[in-house]
Amino acid sequence: MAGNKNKDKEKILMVGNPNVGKSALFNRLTGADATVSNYPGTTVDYTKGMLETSEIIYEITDVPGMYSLEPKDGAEEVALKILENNRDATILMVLDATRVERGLYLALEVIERGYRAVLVINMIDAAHEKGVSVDIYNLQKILGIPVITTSALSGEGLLDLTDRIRYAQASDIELIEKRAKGEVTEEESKGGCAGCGLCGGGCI
Ligand SMILES: Nc1nc2c(ncn2[C@@H]2O[C@H](COP(=O)(O)OP(=O)(O)O)[C@@H](O)[C@H]2O)c(=O)[nH]1
Ligand SMILES: [Mg+2]
Repeated sequence: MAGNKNKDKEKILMVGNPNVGKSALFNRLTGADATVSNYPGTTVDYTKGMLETSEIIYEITDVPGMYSLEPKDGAEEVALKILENNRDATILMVLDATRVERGLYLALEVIERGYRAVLVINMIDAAHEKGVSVDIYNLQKILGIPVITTSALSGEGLLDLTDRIRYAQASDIELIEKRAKGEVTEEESKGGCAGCGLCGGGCI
């Protein structure tokens, strides 16, 4: 398409446990033109699509669901290979808002490997319905990466997510542990987050 030539291109991987809404979010972000491929040498499929913003064209891969970076089945092996073959990609780390602790295990593993990431807390509608609240400000401050709540069902948070992908950050796992335990100096208590705006400047 004319006009696209000068835009930056960036790879995005949607990563998370099975059934957290990765594919539902992927469909919302990329629209209709997705392509499904079979990962070479396996029976595992993965899907790719595009998201175009005013400045950047994102190539998004809907990575098969995984619980950890130590694969226990074929789908997890493919997910790990996709991650390892795309060290420069930005990770949209998707969690279920009603099961945040469960999803954080994988999120921390991904952060530990040095990827730039955004934490997407999806199914926020289900969390509201169950009376579960998520302290995204604190989570963002501890993790040092942008944290965004979404509902792939209603579309809530999707524009916000599209806007904040560009603030994806790598973070230091040792500092995260220290911040979580409250064992940090004033300097270390500052997150690595570069102005996504959610904290009102308090985490920078
Ligand atoms: N209530 C609610 N359901 C969702 C949301 N996102 C996805 N789902 C549902 O959760 C189920 C799993 O979603 P899917 O996208 O297949 O998850 P994936 O395995 O991570 O790709 C489906 O039934 C979706 O319709 C959401 O934000 N809110
Ligand atoms: Mg899926």
